[in-house]
Amino acid sequence: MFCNQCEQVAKGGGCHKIGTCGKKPDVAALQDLLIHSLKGLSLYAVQGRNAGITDKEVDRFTVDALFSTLTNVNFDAERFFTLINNSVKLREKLKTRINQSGIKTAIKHETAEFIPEKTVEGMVKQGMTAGITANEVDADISSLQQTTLYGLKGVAAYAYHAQILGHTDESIYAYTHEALSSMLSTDLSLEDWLAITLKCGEINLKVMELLDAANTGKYGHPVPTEVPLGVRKGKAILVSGHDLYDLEDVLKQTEGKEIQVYTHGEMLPTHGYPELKKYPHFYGHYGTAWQNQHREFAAFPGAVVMTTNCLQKPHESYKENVFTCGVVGWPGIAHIRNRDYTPAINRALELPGFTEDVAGDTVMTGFARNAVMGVADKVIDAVKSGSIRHFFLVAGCDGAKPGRNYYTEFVEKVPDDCIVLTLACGKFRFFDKKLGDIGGIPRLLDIGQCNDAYSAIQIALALSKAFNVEVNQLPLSMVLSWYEQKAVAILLSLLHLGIKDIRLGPTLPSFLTPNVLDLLVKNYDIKPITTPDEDLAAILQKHPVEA
Ligand code: SF4
Ligand code: SF3
Repeated sequence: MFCNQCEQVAKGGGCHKIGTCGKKPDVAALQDLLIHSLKGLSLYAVQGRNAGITDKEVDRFTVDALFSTLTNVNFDAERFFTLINNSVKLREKLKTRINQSGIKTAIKHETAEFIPEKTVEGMVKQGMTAGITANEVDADISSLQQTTLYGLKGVAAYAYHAQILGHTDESIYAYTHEALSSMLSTDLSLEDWLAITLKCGEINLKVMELLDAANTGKYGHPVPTEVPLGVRKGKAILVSGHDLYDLEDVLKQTEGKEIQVYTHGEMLPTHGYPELKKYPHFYGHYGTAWQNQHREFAAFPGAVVMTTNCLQKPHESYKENVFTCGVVGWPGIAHIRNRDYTPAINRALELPGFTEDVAGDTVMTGFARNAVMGVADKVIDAVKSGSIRHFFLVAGCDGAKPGRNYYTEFVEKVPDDCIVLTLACGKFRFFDKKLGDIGGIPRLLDIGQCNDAYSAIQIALALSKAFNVEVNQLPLSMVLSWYEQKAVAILLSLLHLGIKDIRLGPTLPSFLTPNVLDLLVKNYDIKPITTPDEDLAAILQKHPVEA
């Protein structure tokens, strides 16, 4: 196997024997084969689209299948076996439709005719030679192809959440198919690939906007909300991942059943949505980020619903309590079908639940764009008067590898006259710190999940308009942490917007060649994190307090 798509990559720039994430070589090969088959499907999707033929099933399938291959989503070989077969069935169906419309589909590419083997073992063998590096192209072009593929997986994740809430956009599917099919071409230059890669950022911005509209349209705009970290006596369900629709279903289906619903990881910001927070049994937040789930799920005395990434191998002690849904999967773990959470609810009723109320700390969330812009005048006045000196967006993924304490220390060291904006699961390094406020504006503002990077961008754009300067001239610095491919997509969105001087850590992606990295440094001044002291000093020196 060879996989290098996340930050947890093994030594030497790739996972070769087994994934650090727990992905086994058979699943890695099947994921590669699925991507290979999607490229073949994409060839026809592009041809069809050029002739005015689109297929909703193909579009949705492409998104679901890509999302399934994102880090910590699906580890179940059987599910990939089915996905690969479905991909080829859809390809043939689309081909027939195109032919029937009088257009000849003589695409001369082996991938366009790919026939999967009939068994999982056979497909695994086929997949072993189908990885991203199988393409015989220049190393820098391959690096940009990998960046695009990983960005696309992030795009697919967000498109998936939006599409199940009924929000889709043709341009997202069109780009996805074009980019996937372009990976089969050998005559595109480095410049062509740079354009395709940056376009992924543009498309991701659109898809995050779509998801923002889907979430706020259905659940209202988040409002600042105090979330308990303690527990309430009684039966319990813990919902992890990112999907608001799944959470809503759990809340609806547990109504009147004396079960308290808790959030885990990236679900924390859902407490701010009016249409979710109205449920009296939607109690609080339990635990921290994904990499602590072995400890936290084992200690949770109820059922756990995993709506998306990041899933780790469920331990024996709690594996009967875990339920996956949507594209998530682990072999032998119960999977929720048809949005019916009865199995998880029954398990929660069997388990002891919490035997007593335990008061705990609280944290604030819900500072998405609407809430922040609602106090824009106050914020602008505070900047003008000098009471707010600088904004830091300390955001991104959390992870298991060492080095991430940088972000905790960084936030601790941010001077008292600065505001920290945060989003995504990296916040759990500092989410419960009491940073106080500046004239009533909290110094730690949780904007939301990783996809709420859209909200952060809107806040930055509104500030740049108010101060009549470019975003890069604002007293705002981005200190980001990445782990999986959604973070790649978000980073590409920031680059597409021309945002410079981003600090990225804890390590740089191993799929960037020195030349591609050099290109990013030259064009965007992107830099690796160093130490909190050094980075803070450099940032604040560049943005001195106005006299
Ligand atoms: Fe390794 Fe990350 Fe790939 Fe898992 S997803 S196999 S940890 S590079
Ligand atoms: Fe976290 Fe997995 Fe990336 Fe949504 S839950 S940010 S790592």
